[in-house]
Amino acid sequence: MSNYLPLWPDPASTMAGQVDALYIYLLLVSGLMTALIFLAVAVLAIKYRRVPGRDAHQIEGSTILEVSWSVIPFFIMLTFFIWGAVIFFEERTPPADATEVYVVAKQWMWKIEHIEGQHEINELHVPTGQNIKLIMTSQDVIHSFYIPAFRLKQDVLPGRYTTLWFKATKPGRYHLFCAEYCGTMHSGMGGDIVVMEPQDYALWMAGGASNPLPETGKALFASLGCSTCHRSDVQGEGRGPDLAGVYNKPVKLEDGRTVIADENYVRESILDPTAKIVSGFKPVMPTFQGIVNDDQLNALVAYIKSLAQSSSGQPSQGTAGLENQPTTPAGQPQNVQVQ
Ligand code: HEC
Ligand SMILES: [Cu+2]
Repeated sequence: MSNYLPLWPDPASTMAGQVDALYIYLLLVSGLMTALIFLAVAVLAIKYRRVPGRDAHQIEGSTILEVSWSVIPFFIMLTFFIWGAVIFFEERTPPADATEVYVVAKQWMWKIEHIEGQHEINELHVPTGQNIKLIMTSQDVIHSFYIPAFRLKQDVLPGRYTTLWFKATKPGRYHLFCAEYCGTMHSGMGGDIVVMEPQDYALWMAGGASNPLPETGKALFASLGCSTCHRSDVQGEGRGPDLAGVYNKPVKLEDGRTVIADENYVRESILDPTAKIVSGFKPVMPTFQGIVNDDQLNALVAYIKSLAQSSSGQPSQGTAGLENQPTTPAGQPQNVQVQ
């Protein structure tokens, strides 16, 4: 069908079928309502047409009728809402085992950075059957990452991260569009999502071997001087907090609030350190705004995340992190696809 009706692209992710089902349901219910209303108009127009000798008389309301034509449609609409909310929450909640890929949008291209170190422009290679989480930001204006075949779209904003996750089901090449008007070449800001069988993907990955993103981050962490304050060798001695195990954990702030150290928190800590001061520390950290670019920032974030994964519970060993296979809280190896 999709060949004849390009508005309905091939479904190629686990989410696509659900979105389509909801969409068809909306179409059917709206179609049915439209048909009923037109039918009623036609039937009543004929039934109560002007006939010589028939007198018109006013009907003064009917509570039962009014309540039922309000309450019944209300419950029908509620099914849209509930079904839509279920899909929305699933779409907004990346699974814990997802492989992370960083996306930087700029006028007018998509830059992709895999955790394993591969860089791509306007192409994203992914394997089938694996959850992929995109961590996205923009270098300039608002863009939007849109993959019709996956039925997914997410705005990409400057100055913060937004995320998107999917699991591709069918090998192939799928359109990627920018879906937010972003300047002269907006219409050319596209690309391809290349979905491959896991074994082909492993080969592709092995082909372009380069420095894993957290390794790049680790080197930056040393060269930018972060490691002079954030020390893991001397427990509690550094001028800044030990960053091992920080990611995704609650952090107590000086002003009494507690926040979760998600990607946006780590990002903000680097660019605007005084925005949230960690309880028990002085606001001595300099800002790195204008010093690190978005690619370097992603590498630093990936490095800090890798620290969290390797040292859950036990004291951290040196600047460890990559020596150990990254594990999820449940102890399951992550990124099993490619080593
Ligand atoms: C001059 C010392 C110093 C340097 C250099 C420094 N930091 Fe910090 N950093 C701190 C202090 C002190 C805090 C805690 C107070 C605060 O939140 O600002 C902190 C907080 C943080 C936090 C939040 C930690 C938490 O436990 O919630 C992150 C993340 C962070 N720094 C990353 C970095 C990175 C990455 C670099 C290098 C690009 C860096 N820091 C450089 C001193 C420093
Ligand atoms: Cu754009």
